[in-house]
Amino acid sequence: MALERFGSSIYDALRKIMRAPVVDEAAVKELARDLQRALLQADVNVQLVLSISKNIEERALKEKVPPGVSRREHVIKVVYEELTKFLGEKPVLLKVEPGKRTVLMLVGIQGSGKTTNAAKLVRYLQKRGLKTGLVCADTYRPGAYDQLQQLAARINVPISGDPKNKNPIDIAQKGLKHFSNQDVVIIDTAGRHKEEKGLIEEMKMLEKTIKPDEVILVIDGTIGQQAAVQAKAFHEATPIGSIFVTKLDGSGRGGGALSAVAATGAPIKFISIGERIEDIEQFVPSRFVGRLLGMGDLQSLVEKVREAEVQVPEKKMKAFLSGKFTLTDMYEQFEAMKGMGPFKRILKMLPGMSYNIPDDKIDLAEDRLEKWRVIIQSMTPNERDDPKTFNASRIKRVARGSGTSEKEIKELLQQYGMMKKMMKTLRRKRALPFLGGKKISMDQLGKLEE
Ligand SMILES: Nc1nc2c(ncn2[C@@H]2O[C@H](COP(=O)(O)OP(=O)(O)OP(=O)(O)O)[C@@H](O)[C@H]2O)c(=O)[nH]1
Ligand SMILES: [Mg+2]
Repeated sequence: MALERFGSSIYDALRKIMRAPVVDEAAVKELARDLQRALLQADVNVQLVLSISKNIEERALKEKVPPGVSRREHVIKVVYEELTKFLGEKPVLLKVEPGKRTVLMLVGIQGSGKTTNAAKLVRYLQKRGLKTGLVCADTYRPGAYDQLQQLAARINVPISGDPKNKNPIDIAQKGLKHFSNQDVVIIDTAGRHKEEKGLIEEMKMLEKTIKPDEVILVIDGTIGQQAAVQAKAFHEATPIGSIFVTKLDGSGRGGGALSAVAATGAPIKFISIGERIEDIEQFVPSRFVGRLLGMGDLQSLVEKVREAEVQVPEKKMKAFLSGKFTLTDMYEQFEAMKGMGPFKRILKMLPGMSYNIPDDKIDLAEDRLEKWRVIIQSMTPNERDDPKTFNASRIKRVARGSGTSEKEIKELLQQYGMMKKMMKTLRRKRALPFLGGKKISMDQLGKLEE
């Protein structure tokens, strides 16, 4: 299995438990086994895999489930927490201090993103008031100096280097002398594809003579298996202090980064999420795991779901149960959903959704929701209570009144028809998840969605 599929194989395991008819001991054990397999195939250290899966299994089976949370939610939360723990619970900050020069050396293979992200890092530090300088110690790539210089010029950062000098160690030493008064000096180094040995030797020498405060390994977040191999090779040459994962804006979910962490024991401190100079973020483990699992931030989902308790008065519930469900009721449901925050975020946070719904589709849903609210507000109370009274001329009037089209009114009425039908089905199944003052649990939302 390729590492880029790592995240989704964990996700598959979770989906299995989401859909399991009951979450019992057997289901939890199976989940633990699935996770073991995914982690092992991702080259995560065996000992580590065993301890992660053991913790998950034990916690999932033994911990008391807090009120208002289903066992299913709890299990998923445990998985989330244990994976987060593995990546470090809290963000690890870069240690820099004004007035005390910190030297950072970026290493990594060709194209991993050293040069562009050196500039992003400098920008990041510059914004925090630190005086920084860039050193181009890449004598391998043609035009390496120019590339760095152009990037540096855009953000007004001084650069040191010499395109004619072919000795990276000499360049780096001169750079350090040149920037003796800076708060932070970042050294960009060469990366190559072939001659891995030569590159590793060069890094070894550089590290020895320059003694940077921290060697930062730059890893392309979209690569698979090689992440662990690369990280290991560099780590043997120059002890890696931290990891910078790049290109997380693409299709990659950064599963490879997990193995790089395992191979070096170094924390991820930064991630890069695009080509612009601002596209750099401090690494936050919980966010990363959420992304890896394809389910957004789970903890905030659980919170949101609790907040979203939709209280429906007893009387109204009885009316719903007897099949009375008006446009006003639908409107209230929309309002309640709005209270949950942007529709898009809610959808994104539901497990399974971030993998399935393209962004433009979600935007559409959110836009439409807003429109429907306006339309319903343009109706007379009678029309809202009894949508059957709608005929062509009423539709025309409401369209004009709400600044929408007749087609949109018809869509809304269609949606209402569907919701009403759904109510009936739910009534028959005796499962009315968002009525009767009950909480909407994640399971129930999941079922609704299917
Ligand atoms: N989309 C995207 N592209 C990125 C990101 N980071 C870097 N890149 C691109 O990746 C390519 C390679 O980046 P470089 O910074 O030149 O890589 P390098 O490690 O310095 O490469 P060498 O100097 O050849 O070893 C460039 O086209 C960058 O714009 C990112 O986060 N997202
Ligand atoms: Mg470069």
